[in-house]
Amino acid sequence: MGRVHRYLLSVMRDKGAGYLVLLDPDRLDPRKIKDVGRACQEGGADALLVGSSLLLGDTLDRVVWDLKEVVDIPVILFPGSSDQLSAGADAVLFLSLVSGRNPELLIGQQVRAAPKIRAFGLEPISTAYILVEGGTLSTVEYMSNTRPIPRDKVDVAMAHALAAEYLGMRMVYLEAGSGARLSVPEEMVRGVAGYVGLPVVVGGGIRDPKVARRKVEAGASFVVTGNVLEDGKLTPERVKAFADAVHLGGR
Ligand code: 1GP
Repeated sequence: MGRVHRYLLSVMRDKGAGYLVLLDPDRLDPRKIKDVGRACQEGGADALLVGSSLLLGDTLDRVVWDLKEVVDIPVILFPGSSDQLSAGADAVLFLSLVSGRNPELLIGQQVRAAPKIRAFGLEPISTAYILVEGGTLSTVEYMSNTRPIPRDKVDVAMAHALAAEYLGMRMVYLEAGSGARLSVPEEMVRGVAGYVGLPVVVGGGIRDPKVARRKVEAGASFVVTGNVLEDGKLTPERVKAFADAVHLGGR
């Protein structure tokens, strides 16, 4: 097990659950990257995710290196494709979109990414990426050309997560899609978290610390927010409101 994976497990143990801030390089003013990183760390975020379903710009590398200059918490890539890799990061969520049936996103991109990940010395954290219907057509759904799991099909999500565990993956990411109108239902988080022994990450459409807390109470080990703190809204106080809501205390 790698250093970042061990760290994430220690966050779960010590704080009950962890709070991850997702930074989309396309939406970050390059002059403010370091301020954003400092604000995340000061507010109590446990790690930073960097990536997007679709990147138009070429600032990923700069974002990662700038963040690494100012934060001690891990900077983890959350790549929408094998192009979104940077040697400056600490780790990469090595995602397979297991809820879909698109071979390119189940194994194709991974084959392209693996040699680069090794050459960059990045720690891969094998993660089952499960797309859940979020009330809108999300970028990830559109770009991946896959269908999300319907919101009321908890058993379908559970079976996907268990298959991922049996395949040896290390985390499950339940994703409603960035900017989703509806976040992943608590019943689904509860069902999956109770069914598999893997940490469950929940993201997409979480705009309120109270909602973040409900995901943790349902069994989420990590909560991710992206949109809600974008466009100049990311202050240490706002990060802290989410971090405090997620950190329920050790188990
Ligand atoms: C998307 O889960 C993340 O991949 C975060 O979504 O931007 O809606 O917070 P939001």
